[in-house]
Amino acid sequence: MQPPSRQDYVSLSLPGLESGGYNNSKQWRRQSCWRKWKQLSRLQRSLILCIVVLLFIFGLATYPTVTEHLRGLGDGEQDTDSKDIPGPTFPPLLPEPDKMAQSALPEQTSQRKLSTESRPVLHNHLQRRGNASEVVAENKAAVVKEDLEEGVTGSWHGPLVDTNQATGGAKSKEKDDSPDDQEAKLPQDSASRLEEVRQAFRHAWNGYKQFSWGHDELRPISKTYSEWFGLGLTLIDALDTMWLLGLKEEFEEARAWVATELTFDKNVDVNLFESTIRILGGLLSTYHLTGDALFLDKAKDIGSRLMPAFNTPSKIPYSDVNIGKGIAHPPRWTSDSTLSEVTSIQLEFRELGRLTQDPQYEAAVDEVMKQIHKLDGKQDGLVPMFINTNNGQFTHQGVYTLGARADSYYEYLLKQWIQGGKKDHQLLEDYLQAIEGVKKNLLQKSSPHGLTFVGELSHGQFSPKMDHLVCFLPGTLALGAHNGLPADHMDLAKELMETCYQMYVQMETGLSPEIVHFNMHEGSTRDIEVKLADRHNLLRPETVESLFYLYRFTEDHKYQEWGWEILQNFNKYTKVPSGGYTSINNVRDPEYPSPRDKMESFFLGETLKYLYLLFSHDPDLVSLDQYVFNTEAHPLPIWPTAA
Ligand code: DMJ
Repeated sequence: MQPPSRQDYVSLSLPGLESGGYNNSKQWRRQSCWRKWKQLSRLQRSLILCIVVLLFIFGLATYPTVTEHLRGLGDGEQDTDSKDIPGPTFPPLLPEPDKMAQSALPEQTSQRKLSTESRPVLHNHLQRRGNASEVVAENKAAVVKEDLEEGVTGSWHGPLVDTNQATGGAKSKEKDDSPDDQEAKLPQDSASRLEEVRQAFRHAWNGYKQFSWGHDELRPISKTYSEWFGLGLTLIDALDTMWLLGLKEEFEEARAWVATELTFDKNVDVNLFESTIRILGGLLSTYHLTGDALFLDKAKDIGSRLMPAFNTPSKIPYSDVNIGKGIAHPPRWTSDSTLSEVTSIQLEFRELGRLTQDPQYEAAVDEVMKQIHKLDGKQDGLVPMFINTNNGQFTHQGVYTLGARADSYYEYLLKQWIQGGKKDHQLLEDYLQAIEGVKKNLLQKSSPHGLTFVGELSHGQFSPKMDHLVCFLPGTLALGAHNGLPADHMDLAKELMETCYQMYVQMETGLSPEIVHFNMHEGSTRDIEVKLADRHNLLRPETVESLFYLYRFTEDHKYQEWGWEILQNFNKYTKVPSGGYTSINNVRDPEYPSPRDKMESFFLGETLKYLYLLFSHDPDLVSLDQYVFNTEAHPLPIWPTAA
């Protein structure tokens, strides 16, 4: 078959395509422009030429400014990729200090200004002061120096109530003269900070009162409530906070509800641990603070109704009790109880026993401690996370953490020892051994800044994972040091306190996630990583709790400043306008932290209480030499020692 001849095609005559090809089209455009130029009048051509010349002259005159401006922007772009910025999967955390200052300058692009304005003012302490090991070295040096000056060798003694200090006559033990500390010690308005906490409490309380009065927890977004035990949990947890904050009106209305509405004669299952620390602990402490027998009566009622939990083959209590029927049981899926749960009810039951003179309460909880003291399966004083209620043996052995399911075991070893007048050597030994176990097995430093953190151990394998819950530990270590335990406990408390603060400061909202992972390998660009599933914040208290202890014992105002930042960020990201505060899903997204629609009772019982005590300059407002706080922040008296 013959190929079709040229004439068989329909010829489309497009200018510039006639000779085919891209180059010819360019040529066509040039010719066409020239034709158009020639068609213009002489006057039109002169005008256009004048404009072009003027533009050229103007361009030359402004050349340096424009290039400088462009260079400036270019530098900014480059810095975004600098070594201080985290790896490719995560957005930048914090600009360096000089860049933070620059970001406030008017020359910055509007986009950059916007993102800066939408963030809270965050201070990265490590970036301000150099690297963490320098900070640690400074702290240690200060302590050693002071110990030498004071002749203290074996233990650390924080300032107790010292009249000299009150008049400004004596130098506090932990004071140093670093510029940062001087900055932090500038006169500050403690009264207005206390008022700010009161306002936060009132806001939380108003939400609870409007939408969930008499129920367990507020759901502030949907303006309703959730029920856990159906016992007015938030109201009871918050009683002593209201008393301490001087919120008399609110306290009186809550008291009236306890007097007329609260009944434990209900067919409900409650968790032994949670109802002991929140309800029994809350009622006992309110009784002690107010002297009002109503609260003692209610404490006796709930305490006696919880006792069936101890009727197990091993005497290790079940996790749940039906307080109406007097029947206890383990969770449906196991006969195990959680370690922290069975070992963090002792302060409350011992105190109930002392007040009622009924020996059954103390005997029941002491038995648990005695058994655990003797059990095999610990590693250097660290305990597994579960215990079987039938045979009284540890289960799921080989996993050790200071976080969820074990945390308050360690806290209550020390606090029971303090509660009982520091006489029970077994408790003290177990505590000291456990802290040595933490140092040996769980303590590591992060990279690049050398933050000290407490990881986890699983069958000999170390994991650099730390729950926010672990941030109770700096406070507990400091409390131990204050009570005469080794000085290095206080050093460690300060290091861990810094780490817990960094868990807040390094997040875009300035609020800590529930769990963090620390980088340990050389060349890491940042210390803290957060997994997607761990980005929530439940308004937890542990960090502000520890800040309170550290401030009480050191009088270093930086701890108050850190707590102040945290309160402001709670206000910024978790406060619900119609009333209440909400836990959030994402501490890394300041634009949309994503409310979870729940205000936990411990926000009123613990978080706001510890913030208030932190900002107070009065060491006698719940003196730590007279009271010991239970794990839900309810102060119980340290027992008077027999003469
Ligand atoms: C509280 O109920 C107690 O502090 C408990 O020991 C741990 N969990 C919450 C607060 O985070």
